[in-house]
Amino acid sequence: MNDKAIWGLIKAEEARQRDGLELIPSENYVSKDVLSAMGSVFTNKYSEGYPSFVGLDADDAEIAEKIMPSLRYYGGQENTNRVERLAIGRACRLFKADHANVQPHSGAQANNAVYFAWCEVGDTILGLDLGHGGHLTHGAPVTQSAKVYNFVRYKTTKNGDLDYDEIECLAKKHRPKIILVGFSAYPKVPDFAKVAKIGEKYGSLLMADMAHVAGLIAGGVHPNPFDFGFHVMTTTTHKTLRGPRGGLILSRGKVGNPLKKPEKTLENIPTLIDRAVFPGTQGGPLVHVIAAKAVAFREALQPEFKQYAKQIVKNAARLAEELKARGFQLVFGGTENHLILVDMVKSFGIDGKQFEAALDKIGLNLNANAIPNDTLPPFRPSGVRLGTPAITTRGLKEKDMVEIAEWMKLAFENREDDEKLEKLRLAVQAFSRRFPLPSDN
Ligand code: DSN
Repeated sequence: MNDKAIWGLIKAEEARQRDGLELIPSENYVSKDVLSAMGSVFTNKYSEGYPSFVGLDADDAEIAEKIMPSLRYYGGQENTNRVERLAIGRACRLFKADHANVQPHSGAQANNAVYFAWCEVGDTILGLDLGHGGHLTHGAPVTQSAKVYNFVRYKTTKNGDLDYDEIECLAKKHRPKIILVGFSAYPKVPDFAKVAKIGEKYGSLLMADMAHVAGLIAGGVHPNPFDFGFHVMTTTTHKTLRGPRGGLILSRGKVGNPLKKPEKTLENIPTLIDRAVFPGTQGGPLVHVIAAKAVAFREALQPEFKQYAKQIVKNAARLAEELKARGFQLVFGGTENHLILVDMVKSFGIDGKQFEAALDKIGLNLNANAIPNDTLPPFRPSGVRLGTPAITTRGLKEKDMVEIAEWMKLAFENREDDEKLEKLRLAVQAFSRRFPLPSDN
């Protein structure tokens, strides 16, 4: 690369990733193949529109070509069409969906497109409160969508369940167009059947934002909302799913021609979503990223991915136990998925940001995070959030969680002693180098 400044930073980031352990539960390390697809010449191509609207499983590109008309606005699409069809077919197989829109540039774009597909301005959407583990795009007042739609928020109970009674009460009162189950900091498994029953009773679209656990669903260690009657599932592709940075919308229903405006019915959800993504909320798709998504979906369809997903959950459970044994107080007492929330104020009397900074110094990365009913502000919250998807990709197993928990405790105890922290950093570095990045192979 001629740009020495940027090349130097790429190399420095590679070293940072290799020499430390990524505990941020929304991050992961992609394969060399995913990286290659992302860095390919597909980035040169515009391809507004869709490859087709009939048939989904298009692994046989030649047959697909004959039966599926291309609906692009630009020429030269023979390869982009095949790439996008492969991505769609693989995503549908992976998640038992009737349709996949693989074009959203991010999870936020995916969520916005679903709201736009189903709601009018001012319609009500019921979602989990950000402070209780929900996500910014589920109606946090600072977001654009909160200005367009009327978001009503439910919370979690003391024992960590979603407050299903509150969901029922709010659904009865507001008759929401959408009931949304999804989270970015929730360590338990929601009861999708309970929510589906409420949604059916009040005529709401059932939407699941599974960005955090998509890889666990694909790997068969987390329930799939579609098995409980959910209509739409959104996700990012770069967290537990271990693909490129991007979004994905999966749906159940009939796939129709996105050039024709369909009636607003649950059956037409796939077409409504296609129209809401393009031209509704996005322009040209990122074909190089769609190619990388297709590669990641193929990887997730392999038997080894099931082992990976299982190991993520085993590692998280063990890490939770080891942390508890060292005095860390976990929100809701533990974890059922890949993610752990720690109340640092209750554990050791420091806030999450202070602990995040101490761990940064030794090469363990996690993030400060609000806990339910947090009394501290969002930028300096009481908790930290960590998880095991990335370290499991590196090859760490349950026994390695002992070491991580111990380093975390030592980092807290020595947080004001830079010399001791430096010794810990070297220990973390030596340990991490034993586990190459997937892109090293
Ligand atoms: N930023 C993501 C996360 O860390 O969970 C959610 O968008």
